[in-house]
Amino acid sequence: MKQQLEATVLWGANNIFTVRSSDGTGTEVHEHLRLKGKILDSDQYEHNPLAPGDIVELARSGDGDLQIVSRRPRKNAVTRWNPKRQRVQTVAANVDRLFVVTSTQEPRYRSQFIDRVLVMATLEEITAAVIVNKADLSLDAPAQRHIAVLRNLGYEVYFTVADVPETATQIKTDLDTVASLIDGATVALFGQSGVGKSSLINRLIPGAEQSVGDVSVRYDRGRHTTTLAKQVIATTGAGTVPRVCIDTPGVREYSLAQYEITEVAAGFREFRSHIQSCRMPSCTHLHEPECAVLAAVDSGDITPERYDSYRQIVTTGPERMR
Ligand SMILES: Nc1nc2c(ncn2[C@@H]2O[C@H](COP(=O)(O)OP(=O)(O)OP(=O)(O)O)[C@@H](O)[C@H]2O)c(=O)[nH]1
Ligand SMILES: [Mg+2]
Repeated sequence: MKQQLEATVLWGANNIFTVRSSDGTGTEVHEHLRLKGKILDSDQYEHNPLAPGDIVELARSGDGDLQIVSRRPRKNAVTRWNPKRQRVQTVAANVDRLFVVTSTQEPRYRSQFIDRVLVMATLEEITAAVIVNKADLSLDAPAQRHIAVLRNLGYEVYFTVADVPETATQIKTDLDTVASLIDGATVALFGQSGVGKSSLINRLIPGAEQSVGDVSVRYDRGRHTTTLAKQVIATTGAGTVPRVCIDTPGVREYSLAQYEITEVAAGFREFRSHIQSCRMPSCTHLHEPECAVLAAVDSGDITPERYDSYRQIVTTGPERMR
């Protein structure tokens, strides 16, 4: 009988994957693994069949090579709509928490981008929090208002400084809190290019050595430093619990094209209690009579900014990052 081995996907490109298995006595990394038969059942729906964090089964092929033969059902999936392929793409799987990473400046804070990722997290049933990196730089008033709204809705928002020149002043940040949330957990960092995701991982996981890019030449020209979603694991020293971070490539645009309008509305936390009260059962909350969501905007229960964020998603599609 063939022996099967379970492993976690660390990263992959062009359908060749690196995975990590553990057997109770230790862990082993296997490189250059291919998929048996080149595809998995999920291929017809998704751009990539496997993402970091996926649990797969390995088996030896006829000529003795280890192959990936199947993927275990996912607990959850951090997804994005791939506009080029017109398909959903999973960037990380089986995470305990998703950090939506943004920055105060360079690139500027994008409230609508954050709203979109939080909607995805809600719909995919992923616990999400926001990290505002580059706290050494100032945050403008609209961004501060947006953060206040998010906190009011129950979202955690953390400020960090991942990487600053030696001259930077001492700033009190939430980096220790973020680190404690990663202890013993698998998290993914997701956000636009240049906000400092890889820099943060280098801070949180000593020795991670994720490449960090030069922001001044990058987001203007659309260059991305991290090109591959990759799981980075803390070495487990004595007395420490493992930290698993999935670094992801920066996204330039983020649409929610894979969801129905009614799903998008349900992904906005503050809409939920109103949606039931709309007169039309299939209300899009854009123009219908006796729409409870529009009434809540008028009464101030829903902020104009969050409603505008919703309207932009369902009427105009992707938010471009330039
Ligand atoms: N001022 C300041 N700069 C930072 C901070 N964190 C990171 N940077 C800088 O921001 C730039 C981009 O950092 P990266 O970590 O490569 O950003 P990324 O989000 O991984 O970008 P992609 O891989 O392209 O998605 C680098 O020049 C970092 O030195 C911070 O807290 N403050
Ligand atoms: Mg990066």
